[in-house]
Amino acid sequence: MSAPLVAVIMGSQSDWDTMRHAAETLAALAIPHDVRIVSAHRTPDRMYAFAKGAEAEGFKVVIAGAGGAAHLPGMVASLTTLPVFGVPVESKAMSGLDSLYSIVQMPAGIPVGTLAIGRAGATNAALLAAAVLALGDAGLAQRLKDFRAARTAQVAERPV
Ligand code: RP5
Repeated sequence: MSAPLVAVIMGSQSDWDTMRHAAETLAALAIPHDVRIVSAHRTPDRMYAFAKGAEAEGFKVVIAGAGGAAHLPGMVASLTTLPVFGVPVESKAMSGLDSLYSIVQMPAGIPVGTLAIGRAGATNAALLAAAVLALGDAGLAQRLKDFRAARTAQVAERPV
């Protein structure tokens, strides 16, 4: 098994139902990845250790999902220069708008590439990670093209 290139982290076990779509998409593209629960407020020491050590661990991209007061992606981005993609997890109180705003509105200087709320965001975070990694990996670039072509082929001319 190759060393993981993408870290998929989330604030809670309850985020897994959303974030598994990132992991499944990475797996479909044969991108080695690791999945961890890292909470900015419940396990701050774990978050700090993860973010400070992510580059040395060999990760190239971090995908971070969180809901509500979703400070995890921004906090991680403040501790590493690896690209961080944030996935707003749909919350009960505000349907994920709180998550979206708290991830997307980073002050200038510490970027978090913010995706859509929920499953679409998790899937697209993985595809963006793939696109970044494909810049230096011809095999992955081809797999990504094949992935797109397969989805194109699934679209019927007319509805049934
Ligand atoms: C955040 O609070 C997590 O990212 C999760 O989306 C939300 C709720 O967490 P649980 O109370 O379900 O653990 O930290």
